[in-house]
Amino acid sequence: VTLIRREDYVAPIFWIRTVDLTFDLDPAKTLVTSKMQLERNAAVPHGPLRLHGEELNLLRVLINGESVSFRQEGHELIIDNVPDADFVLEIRNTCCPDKNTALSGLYTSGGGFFTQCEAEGFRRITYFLDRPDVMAVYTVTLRADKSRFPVLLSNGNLLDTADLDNGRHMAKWHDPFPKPSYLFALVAGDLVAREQRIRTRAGKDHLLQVYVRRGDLEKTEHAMNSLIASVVWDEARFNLPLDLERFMVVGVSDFNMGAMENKGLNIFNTSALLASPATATDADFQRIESIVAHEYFHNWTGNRVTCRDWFQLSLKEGLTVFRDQEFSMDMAATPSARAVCRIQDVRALRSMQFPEDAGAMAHPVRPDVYAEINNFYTPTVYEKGSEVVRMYQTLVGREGFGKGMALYFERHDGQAVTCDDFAQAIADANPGSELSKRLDTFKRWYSQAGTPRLQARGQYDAAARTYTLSLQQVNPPSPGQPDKLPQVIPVALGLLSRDGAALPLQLDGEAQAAGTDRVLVLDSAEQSFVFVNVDSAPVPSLLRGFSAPVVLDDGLGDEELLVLLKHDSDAFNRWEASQRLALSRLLTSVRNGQPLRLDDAYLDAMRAVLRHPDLDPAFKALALQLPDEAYIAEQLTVVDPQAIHAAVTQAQEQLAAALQADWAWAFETHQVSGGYQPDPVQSGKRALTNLALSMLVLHATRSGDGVWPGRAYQRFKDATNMTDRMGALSALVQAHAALAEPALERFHAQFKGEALVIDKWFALQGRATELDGKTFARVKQLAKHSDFTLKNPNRARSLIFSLCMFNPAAFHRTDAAGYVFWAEQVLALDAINPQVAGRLARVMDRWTTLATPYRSAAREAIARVAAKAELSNDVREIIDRQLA
Ligand code: BAL
Ligand code: ZN
Repeated sequence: VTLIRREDYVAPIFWIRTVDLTFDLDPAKTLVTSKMQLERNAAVPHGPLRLHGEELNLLRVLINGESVSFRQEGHELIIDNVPDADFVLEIRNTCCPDKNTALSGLYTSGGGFFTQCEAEGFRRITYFLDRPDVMAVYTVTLRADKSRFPVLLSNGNLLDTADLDNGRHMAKWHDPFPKPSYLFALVAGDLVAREQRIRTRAGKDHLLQVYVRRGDLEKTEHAMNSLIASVVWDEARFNLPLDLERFMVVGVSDFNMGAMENKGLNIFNTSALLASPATATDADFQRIESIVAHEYFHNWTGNRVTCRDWFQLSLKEGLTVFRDQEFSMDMAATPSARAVCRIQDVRALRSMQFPEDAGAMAHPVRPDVYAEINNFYTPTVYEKGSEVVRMYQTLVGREGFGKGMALYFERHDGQAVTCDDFAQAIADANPGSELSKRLDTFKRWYSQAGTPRLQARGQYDAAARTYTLSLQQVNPPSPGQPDKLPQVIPVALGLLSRDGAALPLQLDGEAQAAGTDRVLVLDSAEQSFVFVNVDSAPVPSLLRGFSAPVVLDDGLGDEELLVLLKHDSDAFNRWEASQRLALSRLLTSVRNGQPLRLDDAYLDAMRAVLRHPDLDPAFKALALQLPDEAYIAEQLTVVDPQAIHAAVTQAQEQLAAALQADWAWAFETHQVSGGYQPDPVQSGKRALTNLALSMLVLHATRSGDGVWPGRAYQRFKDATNMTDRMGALSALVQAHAALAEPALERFHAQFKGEALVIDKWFALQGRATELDGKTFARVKQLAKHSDFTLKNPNRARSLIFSLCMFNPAAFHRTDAAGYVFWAEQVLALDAINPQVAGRLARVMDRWTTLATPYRSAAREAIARVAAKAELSNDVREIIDRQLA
């Protein structure tokens, strides 16, 4: 595969200033006519015009109305003789939307036309300078059969519509904002829209529309509400208004990503858009709110200011994830609900991004090299990128960050820029800040891969009444980066007395204490901080709110963790203490190969959390959940997935048994009354009752008692919302209760016509705890189910990814059958949809840490995939890295 390097960036030789596109839409063969105004870039040496194009049939090329000679080499159309002066280039080509199973470019889904152009899909529609630093003003004419495709949409404002001959009609759209080709979109189909007119703070009127297939309209209310809330929030928090008269959102069932931020015409995977209480869970509602917000926020962070090249992807993605996370926290409103958001984000970061950062595909937030950019839409670029943005805010303060954002837009509106430009704007808006003092060191977060290890040790001197906190950082080697330099690590902290009081924090040399909560900045390999006037040996609460994406080793034992669990004013660290108490026990059992026995100290602490009069149910549910198996695996140098699973299962069973009466109490006392609302209060109660129910059913099933399984089945049948229905069904399935089978059958029959719910049905079975190989056998069976297809990414993910990515104990088998299955599925998917296949290939990123016999079997499976001659770039790059 050809590698593309960040250091090789050169500005384009030509600019495309305007483009006039006409589409004669036909599923089998669509005719595209493109008229572009080009201009030489005076800043770079002359050269031929090289346009990108893939899977296209070229019909003609004209310059200033005259035909011109050209060459085609690989995926490039090369024109050697172009005028020096500005010129008009006209290209005509066809493409085949019906055959486009890769879902990149122009494709059909459910009888309609849709596009996905990020990152490099536009070149599958027509020949173009398909790179984000070429920004043009688009005018788009769509022509199609009126009865089959009554709705014709593209970016911007609708200029004109008309009926044509032969039952066809046309619509003409104009987007006044220059944009890169990856933000182009068109939609044509038989769709209906929920509409809402809003007046923004600036006094302007806007039309918001959510387009879906007939029958799905009632499932768009939540998305519309989320969109309105996003518009209001971005104006209030960052002064960023909606800049278009019309803002459209469209749902499509075949989609590679969650959604796409095309200018004024966001296209959504239906899984990230449609929700009703009967078909979507609380988690779905929450995810939809955050993705609708994410795409809307891209309108400024991504669209008005875009990326110069794809290495800068985190410029828009890290920043926009940060913005959507902040939005979700603000929507959650109460401090406790905010903490729950933060805990969920960090949990996801640690179970998805930390393994990536330690594995074969480890890359910096701003990568230096790629073969296929689609492989770099990763947790590192997105979630770690967001943590980096969060650290800016921590270092310059919330207000300072707002100023930095304002300066960023003042400088760069309408431009395609780099992560350095962003960093500079935040720093320049905050002279003298902790960030500006060490901007170059801070920027190592963009260039160094890997998760830094932060070691903290405290020493109390009773005579001097001082507490010395020594911090040390090490960042282990990553592929291609054997040696790392120290990074800037903001350490938010507090000190607690043993009885839980928050101690004043006064550093040596300071005249007085600065509150009980502050941020230390570590920017070298080792640094010590001396606190004075400390009355007793404190318990440190470090990295509050997870103030940096690092692995913390603070050396705290049970006794200190119990103090934090009971008293820390920082809810995140309270949760963290609960997880560490569990983790140390799980790891001891796994490392020693001994059965796990949960001790009374731990069980009493968990009981106290569960029974706590003031803690929120949502928080309790998170604190009582055990760390997930992927996160446990990350703590080990040699990973035996079966040993981890055994320990987790034992812990779960003991937690279920020892707290049985408490679970029953929690279940009975947290029932939701009144109509369904996906708000934090109700969803917190549902999370806790569903966790309690799963514990009760687990314990009952293990001890041969039928009462709770029976109640769960009844609840499953009678549930008035999907969260409770899934909760009860999942409790039965995860416990392997006898009633799981009839419940699964009933569920399938009840939701036959609801694709997104059938996805849940597959996913639940794909993620079911392994018991004597039954789960794996069932997944293989389900892969032949008449409802199953690899062609729909949601469906492929629901079954295959659930097993391979989220069910380690069912996947990692001593007979290697899981790996063989993986190889088959990667190859089958690759022939259909390389992007999705690439994602599935990632499952083996961490194969080198596996214990015998998994390791050698995994290698063999990877080699099997590698041996296939015609692999996509996507899969080839990942496999190459895994075998490097
Ligand atoms: N830009 C790709 C989809 C997203 O991150 O919003
Ligand atoms: Zn995004």
